[in-house]
Amino acid sequence: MPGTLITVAPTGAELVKEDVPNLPVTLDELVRTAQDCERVGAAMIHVHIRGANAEPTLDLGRLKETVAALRSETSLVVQLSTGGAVTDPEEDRLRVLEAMPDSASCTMGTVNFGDDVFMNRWEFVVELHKRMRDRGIVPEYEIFDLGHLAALHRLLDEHGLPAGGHVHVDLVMGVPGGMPGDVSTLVAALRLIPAGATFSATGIGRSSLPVLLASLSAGGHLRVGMEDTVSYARGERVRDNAQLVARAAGLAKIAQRPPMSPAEVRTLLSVAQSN
Ligand code: KMH
Ligand code: ZN
Repeated sequence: MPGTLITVAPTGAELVKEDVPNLPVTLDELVRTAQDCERVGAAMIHVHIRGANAEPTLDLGRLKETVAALRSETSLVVQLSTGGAVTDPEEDRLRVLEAMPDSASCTMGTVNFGDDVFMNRWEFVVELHKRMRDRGIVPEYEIFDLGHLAALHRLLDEHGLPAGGHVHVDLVMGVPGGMPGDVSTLVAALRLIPAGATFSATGIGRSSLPVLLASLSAGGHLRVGMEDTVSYARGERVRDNAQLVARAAGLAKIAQRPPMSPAEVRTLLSVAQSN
């Protein structure tokens, strides 16, 4: 059994700083969080950035600065979100790739997202996939619903493998409007994942722990972080992202699949080794 890739998703685009004061929103807070999370077992970081007023932004200058800072202050594999916020236009989401991260998310279809719609038209998904390959950026295919796995097969059949030739997916489970975060749905998803692909799983909100445990026992990898849950236990708020990573790392060790180092993850996902 291989070790466990632990990705931290520390910020997201949905939470409001006033409601969640410990959410990392400035570059300093993000870098400190990243360092803390690396220390306790994270190997990759899934990044959404915020602007001067802590609002979600896809500002290219800030994204470039963020990638540079995370590269200089950590060894983490840096993955930028191209999902952004549900209000972000397609051209801004495509422009994220100009910040040249190691990896970027690529959501495989449209999904209801609470009271909103997270729009991912087929032509847009294809464009993201091609532009990432042109730039040598390794995608993580985000799967919010089982039909997104059918779309992934179509994408790979019609447009070929991504940069590096390896396929990695992240099952984002428990979004209101997407697939539920439970064991039977995870098992159903596994039947649809392309041969040879690796997968992580993320449970939103209260599905965080059940999905984490199910993924570990199914040989999968993990994504945790305040983007996905701000509750550590019933009635207990998350202290910080490192608390969630440390718990995931502890459970991975118990499962005899200890956290992988960033260098091991670069090999696993065919991401170029850092300098
Ligand atoms: N913020 C969500 C609308 C991604 O990062 O690629 C989309 C999201 C997925 O978080
Ligand atoms: Zn995200």
